Amino acid sequence: MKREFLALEVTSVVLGACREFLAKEGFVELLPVILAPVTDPLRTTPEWATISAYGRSWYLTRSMIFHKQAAVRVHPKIFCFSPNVRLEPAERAKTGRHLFEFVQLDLEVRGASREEVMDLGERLLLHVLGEVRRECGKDLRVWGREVPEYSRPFPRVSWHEAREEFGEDFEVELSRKHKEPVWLVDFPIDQREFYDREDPERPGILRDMDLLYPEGYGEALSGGEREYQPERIKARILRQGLSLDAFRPLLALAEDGLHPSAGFGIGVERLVRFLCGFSHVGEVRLFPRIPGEDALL
Ligand code: ASN
Repeated sequence: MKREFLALEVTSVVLGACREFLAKEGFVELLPVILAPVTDPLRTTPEWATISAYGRSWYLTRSMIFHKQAAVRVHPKIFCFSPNVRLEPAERAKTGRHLFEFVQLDLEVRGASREEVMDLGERLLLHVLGEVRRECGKDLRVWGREVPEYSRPFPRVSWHEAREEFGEDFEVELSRKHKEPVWLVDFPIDQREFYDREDPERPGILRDMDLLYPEGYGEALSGGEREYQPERIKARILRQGLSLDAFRPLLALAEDGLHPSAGFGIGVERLVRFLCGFSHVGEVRLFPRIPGEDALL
């Protein structure tokens, strides 16, 4: 079996396993939004992709974070396989983890706490691993990859502890050192976006998390609880040095009433890369969009 064929098989099993798991948990699937008047500010991705149509400019969605917050007003548990365009700097082509067009499984739960969505994330990941092992285990073995087995709960490390132990490169080190997925929790407020909720009991610390794959594969999942009160959102936008005007649609929604919620996103190509043991996410896609590189089709 060719590598490209295997990647398609594994991707297909992953998508099916996520859908099956989430349907049993009471989730509904949203159709993706690709063009939007407002999108994720993402401090680490300075370039914005836009198109103009009908006399205005539209962003290509960097994540559906605000759509998720709006959608849980209608249904308490939503998910979407969301195509995102992020114009990453060309140097990121070498990380093995970046595409400038990718798909994330993005989900959100009304009224949930961070701990509840972490529990969901662990169960979802173990379900997907089990399905891939069952459906593709033999073929992966031919390529030298054994689908790993883990037990939960996965260990948790706070951002501060990780930073203290491993220094600047803590994310890479943590992912390399661990034999099982590991949670990174409690990011400092200025490390993340304004929509991640500040812990009311620990000012300056967020109610958020990342999950890292072991074996050096890096980030698996990212999310947290959300800011939902208009005054809090405004204060966080301003703290970040962003303009309130740029986020007017979100603020209008918040004035109208947003629910407390929590959720996360899992990069699909990164998950398949991990399962297949590939060195670059581009190997997962038939038509990869690698930062700075041209494409045939
Ligand atoms: N999906 C992420 C979340 O739910 C947001 C992102 O992709 N930047 O927090």
